[in-house]
Amino acid sequence: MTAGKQAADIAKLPDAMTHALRSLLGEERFLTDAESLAHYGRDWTRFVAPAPSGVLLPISISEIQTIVSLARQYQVKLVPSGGRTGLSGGAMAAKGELVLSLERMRKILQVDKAGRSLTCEGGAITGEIHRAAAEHGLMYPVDFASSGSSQIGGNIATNAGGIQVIRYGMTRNWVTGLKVVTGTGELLELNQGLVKNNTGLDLRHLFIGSEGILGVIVEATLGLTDPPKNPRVMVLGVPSMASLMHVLTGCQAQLSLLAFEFFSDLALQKVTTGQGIQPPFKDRYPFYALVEFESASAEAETQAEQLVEGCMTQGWVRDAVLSQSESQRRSLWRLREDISETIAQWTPYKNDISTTVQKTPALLSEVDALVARHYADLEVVWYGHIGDGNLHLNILKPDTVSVEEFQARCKSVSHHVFRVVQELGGSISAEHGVGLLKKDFLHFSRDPAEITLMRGIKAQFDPDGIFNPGKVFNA
Ligand code: S2G
Ligand code: ZN
Repeated sequence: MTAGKQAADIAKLPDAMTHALRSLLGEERFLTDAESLAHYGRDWTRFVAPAPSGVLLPISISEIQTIVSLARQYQVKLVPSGGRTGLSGGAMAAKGELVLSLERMRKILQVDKAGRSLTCEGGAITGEIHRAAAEHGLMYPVDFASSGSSQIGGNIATNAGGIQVIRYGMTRNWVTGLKVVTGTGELLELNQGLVKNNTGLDLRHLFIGSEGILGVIVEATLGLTDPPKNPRVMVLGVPSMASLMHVLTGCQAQLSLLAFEFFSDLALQKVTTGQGIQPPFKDRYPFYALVEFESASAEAETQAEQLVEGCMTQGWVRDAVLSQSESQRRSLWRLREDISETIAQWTPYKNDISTTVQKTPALLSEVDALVARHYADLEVVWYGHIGDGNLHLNILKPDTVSVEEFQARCKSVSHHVFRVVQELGGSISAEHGVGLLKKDFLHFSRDPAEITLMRGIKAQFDPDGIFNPGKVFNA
């Protein structure tokens, strides 16, 4: 559908609500033009058409509370919206909802060097947070390819992971305080940045990963840490998935690991061709590991070199390159970090699955066998955070196949993939959230009793069901 048609088809807001929003936000912060509806009404998902009824750009918590009370009064649905870099449709407004964008609430409010914490508004850009921490010699350690445009509120609402989880954990590990506006319009201050606070249920952790179904995150207090000493990157050419796991075990035992990522040869080909980057080796290998470790001393570098030599002797590694400078470290990271953006042109159907690290070899081999059976005629790109047991399996859409037909075919294969995940006690969505795209498969990872409890918690925080209806589970 074209944006123009969407605007005409969208359920019209009650006149009284439109009037109230205009007087609250003015013309420039209550958008209804087709271009804005299309732009703010979607995330990076390409399988759903955006169709919001309007876009709201509040600049204060009290404006957000007024918007929530209007939404309750007129029974209009709200989709909280950050950087819209999500991949499961969690920020899609596809049914006439109002987009509640935090774009105008992006201030860094305080950096407490002694307390090693940073407080910011919910719309603060993740990359800005990284820079603010670095200015004080500290680091906010959750990082990923989209951090240049993602917002902290969205990162928290999806419990974003990224490339350093093996060392620093997920976003959840770094949120020490949240201010949220719930579906009743109440402002809750959760945990107030305290390191220690054992006074009943920690409601902060309900909002982390809630994907906007409980309310909207308007402010966050984050923990900061010391940056790693002299991080170095190795890229290793690896002959098989089984070898990858042997290399991981060796790296975990002998290096101060910061990241352990992998990607397939097709991923490498797409990135080197698409981005005009030099391949790391003259030969090609089925898989590559990207290993980042702290090299705080000469011994650490020697240990890494000896580890690689040992892996080569075992046949687990066929070739290796070790970064000799900061610029080379960054360019080696591009081989991994540019994958997502590069393959986006093929409208990839994404599986973001995980299991325990111990069961990862079984997940890899069983899903790879499924892929060979069901996708023999398609391009399949493997990559991900194998050190966390998290694999990204992207099926690339051929130009000759429509999006709808492609999605239907991949969805049918997903049932087989998710059954393997379920048998291995894994997750059907390791880091990208459930949103719209994964909710039909939620039962593979969560049992009915849990889903019933989740619905009950949602009803407590959002009794009128105005926040993000139809996401995570069917409304
Ligand atoms: C990654 C980013 C999004 C994608 O690269 O680790 O989580 O394309 C992904 O899967
Ligand atoms: Zn990832």
